[in-house]
Amino acid sequence: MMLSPRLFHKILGFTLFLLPCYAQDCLPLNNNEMEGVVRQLEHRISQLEGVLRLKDMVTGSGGKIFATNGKKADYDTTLKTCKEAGGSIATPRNPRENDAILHFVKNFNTYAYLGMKESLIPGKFQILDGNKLSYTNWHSNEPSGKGEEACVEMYTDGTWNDKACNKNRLIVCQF
Ligand code: MMA
Ligand code: CA
Repeated sequence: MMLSPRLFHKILGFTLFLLPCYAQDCLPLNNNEMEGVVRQLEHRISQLEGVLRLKDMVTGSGGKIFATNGKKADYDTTLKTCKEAGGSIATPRNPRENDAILHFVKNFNTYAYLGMKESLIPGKFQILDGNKLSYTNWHSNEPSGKGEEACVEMYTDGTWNDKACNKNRLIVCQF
């Protein structure tokens, strides 16, 4: 229901590719049959999204899907876990995305690391592709680490704190 068109097309393309000889003798599907397949897939995807929401594993925010496995890990392990799942660490780029991540932080009552790191200039942070932050939500008087706190965590009110990277925080990924 909240899937972005891009992701939907990825899933759709992949699934159709895998459909093994749907019609007898591997004939291509006609328009009607194709529409039926699309309807079935849409239905299945929204069922699965419903299950994941019910289990509080995904929150939508328009385009991006944020997801958690409910586990905790340090920053490097979080990066690895998200990458292995085919995503990346949650990186809020606007208030709506920040809220979507906050949903998990609140419900699991656990801070989460975000996809930002301190740059070579102490106290200046950037997103992981090296670009500077276009959106920030620092807690008052943060960042405070002055080169000693290279990672960023989200508090249970949604504000950010620069923090050492070796703590255990809720794993939240984006897809
Ligand atoms: C801790 C640590 C810092 C944070 C301050 C805020 C004492 O250090 O979490 O990252 O800035 O608390 O008081
Ligand atoms: Ca700090």
